[in-house]
Amino acid sequence: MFYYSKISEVYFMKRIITYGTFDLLHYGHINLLQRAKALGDYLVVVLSTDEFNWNEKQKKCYFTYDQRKKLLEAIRYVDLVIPETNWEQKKTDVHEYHIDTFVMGDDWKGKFDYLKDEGVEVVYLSRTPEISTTQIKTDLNNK
Ligand code: C2G
Repeated sequence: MFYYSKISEVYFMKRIITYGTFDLLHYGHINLLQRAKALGDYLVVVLSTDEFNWNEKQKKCYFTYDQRKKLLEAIRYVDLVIPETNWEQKKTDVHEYHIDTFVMGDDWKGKFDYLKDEGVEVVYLSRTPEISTTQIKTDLNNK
C-alpha cells in the first residue's frame, strides 16, 4: 500500500512554477515563494542565469547563479531550482515539469496569460510593496 500511496501522491501532487532573479534575496521574495507553495504541493523555481540577467534584463547580479541557487534551495517552500536561460522556455517548462499553476508577482500581471493555452492556471500574486533590491542597495549606500 505504501508503494501505491507514494505513486498516487506523486501523480496527484499539484505542481507550481515561478521564475525570477532572486538577487539579494529578501523577505519580499520569501513572501512570494511561501504563497506560491501554498497553492500546491511542489514548487519549481526557475532561476535566471547570470547571462540571462545581463543580456535580457540588464541586471548585474551581486550573487552568482550558483550562490543564488544555493540560497533558494535552502528555503523550505522550494522543491527544485532549475536555470532560466531565455524568455521562451516557459511554454516547454510547464509541460516538461507537469505544471498545474504558473505564479508570478503582479508586476508581471497579464504578461504570461498565454500560458493558459498550455493548460496551465496563471496566478499573479501581490508584490511586497516596501522592499526591493534597489531599495536595499540605496539604503546601504546612504548609511
Ligand atoms: N517580488 C515580490 N515582492 C518584492 C520583490 C519581488 O513579490 N518586493 C516577486 C516578483 O514579483 C517575482 C519574484 O519575487 O515574482 C522574483 O522577483 P525578481 O527576482 O525581481 O524577478 P524578475 O527579475 O522580475 O524575473 O521570466 C520572468 C523573470 O525571470 C522574472
